Amino acid sequence: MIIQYKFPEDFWWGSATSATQIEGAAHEGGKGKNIWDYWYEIEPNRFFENVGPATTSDFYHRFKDDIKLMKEIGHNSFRLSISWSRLIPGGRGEINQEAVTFYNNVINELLANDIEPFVTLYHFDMPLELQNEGGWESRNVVEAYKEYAIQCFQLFGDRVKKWFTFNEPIVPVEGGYLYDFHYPNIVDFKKAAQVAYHTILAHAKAIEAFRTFNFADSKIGIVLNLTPTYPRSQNPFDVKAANICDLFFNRSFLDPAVLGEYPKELVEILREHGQLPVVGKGDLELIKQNTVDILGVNYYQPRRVKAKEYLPNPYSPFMPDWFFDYYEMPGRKMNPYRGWEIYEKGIYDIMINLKENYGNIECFISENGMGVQDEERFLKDGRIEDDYRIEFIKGHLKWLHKSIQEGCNVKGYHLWTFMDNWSWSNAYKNRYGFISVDLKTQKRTPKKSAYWFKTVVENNGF
Ligand code: BGP
Repeated sequence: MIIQYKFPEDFWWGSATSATQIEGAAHEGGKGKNIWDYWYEIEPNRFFENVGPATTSDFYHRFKDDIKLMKEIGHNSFRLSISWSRLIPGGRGEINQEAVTFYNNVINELLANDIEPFVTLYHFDMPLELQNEGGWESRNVVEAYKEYAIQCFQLFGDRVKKWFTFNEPIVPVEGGYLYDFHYPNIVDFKKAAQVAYHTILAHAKAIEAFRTFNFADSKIGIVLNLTPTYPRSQNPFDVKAANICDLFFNRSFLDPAVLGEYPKELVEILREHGQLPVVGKGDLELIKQNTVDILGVNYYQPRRVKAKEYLPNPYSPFMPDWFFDYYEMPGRKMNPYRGWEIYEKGIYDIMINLKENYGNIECFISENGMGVQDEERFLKDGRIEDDYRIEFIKGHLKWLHKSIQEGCNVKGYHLWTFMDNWSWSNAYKNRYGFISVDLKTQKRTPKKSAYWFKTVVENNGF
């Protein structure tokens, strides 16, 4: 077989997931409640077909077999997250020993199968008690997070060598404080800015603590969804709209995490509109000193924008979209199930931007994937023939390969996700996995893409 796209030696091939989306056992093993357990209790209708996070894909009980399958389809690395409310019910204080046993077992099982665990500390799942104190609006919660991070480093740092403080920290800001798709469903930009700022502060504090451990060969970073922003045209008004959109949704986290500073233009806009967060003494220096070693990049779709058609309603809440309108480019390729555009070159544009403007920071694709509804339609002889997923991955890998050829510092590719999992408010509507999960029986069956991926890993390319 001729390998047209060969990847660098020791490339990380694998997939990613998060605790709430696969573990299940939400009310077992001494776990406390997080915002998802609670939101489902009070508003089950906000979740597709009223399916909540209680059971999800039952990884809590089936992790051994699941890791065996991971090994079978060629994984050499896998990103999971620790559930804060499982490890420290209530968010502060006593460690839940059952959780320690569970995460130890998972980590050891992965290592025994030569799969490197990459661990995220926070993937959208605030312990309920801390949310009741104000969640990321509260500085006390920042301190609680730091203590939680220290516990994780202490308990698992001897074996986990890649840590990520947060997964897509902009998403809880958007969902919980601007656009009503995460609990606590607040619409208030000033609070959103405080939440975003405290998240970066918590992140920097965790990095500072991590470095005091002096672990050999360990790295710490953050996972960001770097949705590239494209203007409708090169008209200066469109370009300006795209730049502002980029400031709000990408650079608000990317700049402080990698460069240690907020973009001045963003600070100016917030100042002008009276939306700046409260900043403590010494915070900005701490953020400056504690930038990341490594960056995880999640890429699903581009963002296309144009100059605003109409002035924003002055009697509506201040929003990022006061400065731009979304633009539906004629002829764009869509994933109709998720409603997301598929634009493979976006992955290359992100990497070139990191190379040119962010010191060519070491990075990897920490999520990329395609959620498809009613996948049973593609069942043939007991297996889902997901050729569309193979095409999707190939399309992105080609552009990723090109970026590596041009000197970008890309170390791996993780698909979202290993097996079908629970997607926040979409529950099990769209399936993303290499492995299908029958929700009634919890039976796992590799899809066609799983076997294809195995050959990609074996050949280190395709
Ligand atoms: C990312 C999240 C994941 C995952 C994925 C797919 O934003 O990090 O947790 O859910 O998107 O999106 P969705 O589940 O909304 O379809």
